[in-house]
Amino acid sequence: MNKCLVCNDNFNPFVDFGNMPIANAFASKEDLQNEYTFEMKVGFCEKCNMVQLVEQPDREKMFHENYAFFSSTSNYMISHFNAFAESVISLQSLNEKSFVVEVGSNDGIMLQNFLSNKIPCLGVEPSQNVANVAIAKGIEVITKFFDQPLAKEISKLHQKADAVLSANVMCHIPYIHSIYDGVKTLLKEDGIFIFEDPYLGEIIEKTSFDQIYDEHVFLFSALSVSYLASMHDLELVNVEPQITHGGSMRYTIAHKGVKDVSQNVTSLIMKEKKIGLDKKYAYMNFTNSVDKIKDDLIRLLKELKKDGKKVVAYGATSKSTTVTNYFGITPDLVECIYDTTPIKQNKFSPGAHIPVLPYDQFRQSNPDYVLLFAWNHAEEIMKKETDFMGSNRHWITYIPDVKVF
Ligand code: JHZ
Ligand code: SAH
Ligand code: ZN
Repeated sequence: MNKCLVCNDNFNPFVDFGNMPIANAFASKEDLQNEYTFEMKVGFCEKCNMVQLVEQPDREKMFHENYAFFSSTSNYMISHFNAFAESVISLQSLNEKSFVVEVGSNDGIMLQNFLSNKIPCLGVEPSQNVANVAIAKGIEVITKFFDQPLAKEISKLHQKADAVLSANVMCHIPYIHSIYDGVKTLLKEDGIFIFEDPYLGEIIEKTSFDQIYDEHVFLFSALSVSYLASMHDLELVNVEPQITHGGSMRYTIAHKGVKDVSQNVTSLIMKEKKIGLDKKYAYMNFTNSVDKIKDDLIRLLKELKKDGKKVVAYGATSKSTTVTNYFGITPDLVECIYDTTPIKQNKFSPGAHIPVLPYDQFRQSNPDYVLLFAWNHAEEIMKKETDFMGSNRHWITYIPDVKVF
């Protein structure tokens, strides 16, 4: 039995991916000998409805001065965060006297939009290398992990916030109660906390199992987020689906009783109950669905190898660490991964040790098949590569099932 990180009730895992490395630990040749691993199991708590990792590596092993994920590698995500910021500016009528805090501001992809609108803002970002990019843009960043004591310090040093924002960060933090206490401390009376993360409903529906890796300790739903918020005298007041990262949800939280609760919240909770996200049987078939994708993909890759086809991958994503390690995809089946991120290039993928090469070399490698690890950016990437792929090269995708086209 394991203890729920939210309500402390006991729960059992429903899927076990076995030993996994740190998803973003792209390694040089020398590092390959002693890779850290942990057992990656996921469970569902019947009391508070939270889906969560059983074990997670220490935060310092994942987020540090050599963190490999830089938010601004996708043009689509740049425009997404521009629109996100604009919506907050109008919702809270922000001006030069307001104050916005972002938790996990990475390279400044969100806050650059407040800066250009002259709205005072502050980033909290423990990974120094990505924070440096934001600092170079002129954004103020505290390079620490956000928690309740830091929130208290921020509200003393600056002022309370009109908006606390966070994208793809809340689901990374096991000490979630300290975060919610911090948000409660930091928010003005009519302030709002808006965050988005990959949505549990989409993950179950699409079997997007690769959203599960060390950094993603929680898979949120309106059910679990509303439970968590109410534990801290906060209230879930709106939910808005997003197409980013394969299907996300944006949650808006306010001090309890201050804002009207949108009909969106009630309808989403009803929908989640209808599809059974509050019952453990919803999760029972997950392993079988993942294993079906595994069998189909491995069979395909083995056939292509037998036929002498050249197969490479596109996008050295965190998600692909789960795919390659759980499926047993080695450089024998997929020659290399092309990626635009300098810190990942000329290194080996975690655990599977597939070489990661600079994107500049992708076209000259002349592949027959390209396995799209960055499937969440399919539209942006396929558009960019249409001419090159032509009619005699093929994409392979595997969410929700294996497809070649
Ligand atoms: P991408 C990361 O997940 C980690 P990942 C983290 N845990 C999370 O939740 C989300 O981000 C927000 C490359 N690329 O966005 C860049 C190209 O080469 O799917 C990236 O390395 N060419 C915080 O790692 C990778 O692909 C391109 O044209 O799963 C994409 O990673 C594009 C668009 C991307 O996130
Ligand atoms: N918001 C960006 C970045 C997501 S990457 C986007 O959506 O693209 C996740 C980031 O959260 C990393 O940069 C990591 O360093 C940061 N992070 C992890 N724990 C944190 C914490 N406790 N407080 C603030 N940031 C944190
Ligand atoms: Zn619980």
